[in-house]
Amino acid sequence: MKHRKMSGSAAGFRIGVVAARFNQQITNKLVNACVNTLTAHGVRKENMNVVRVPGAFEIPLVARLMAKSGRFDAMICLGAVIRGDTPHFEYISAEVSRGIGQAALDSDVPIIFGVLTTETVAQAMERADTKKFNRGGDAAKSAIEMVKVMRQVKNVGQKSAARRPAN
Ligand code: INI
Repeated sequence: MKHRKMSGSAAGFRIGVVAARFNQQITNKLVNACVNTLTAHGVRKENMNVVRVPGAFEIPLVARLMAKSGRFDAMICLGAVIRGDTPHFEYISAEVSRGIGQAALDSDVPIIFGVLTTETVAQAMERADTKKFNRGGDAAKSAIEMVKVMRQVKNVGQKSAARRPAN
């Protein structure tokens, strides 16, 4: 299992989570692991907002709206799209990934893609399992890292301008 090093507390970070109800036995695991990891890194309960939507297809619209509200430093999207034997899989997984990417670009808020796309329920369960892949926990860590990256990047120009001698 790979572990990412994270420095500093995420106290004060405001994180929104949009999670699909479809395949709830899996998405509940993702949400729990995500919230527990956010908490372990110092994110306060009052600064987390978890919203449920019917399925993965509905995630991007709600994530975009929440991101554009200015109330969140990062958003996390959680869902499970399982191929089974329906072409639905292709449409939904393509649309949710495209929509989440677009929502981040439209809002300038990092939006983490924590939507599992697997062949089987067993594979999705494994990815949601905190003792195996722990994708919910990973999504939380990515969100915290991205809040820090955005803050650094927003400061880059200001710092170098301050160092530059006046003409
Ligand atoms: N939604 C999912 O989140 N995962 C799936 O695997 C899935 N499949 O396979 O159909 C799914 N369908 C529902 C979809 O996301 C929408 O909620 C529905 O089409 C209403 O817009």
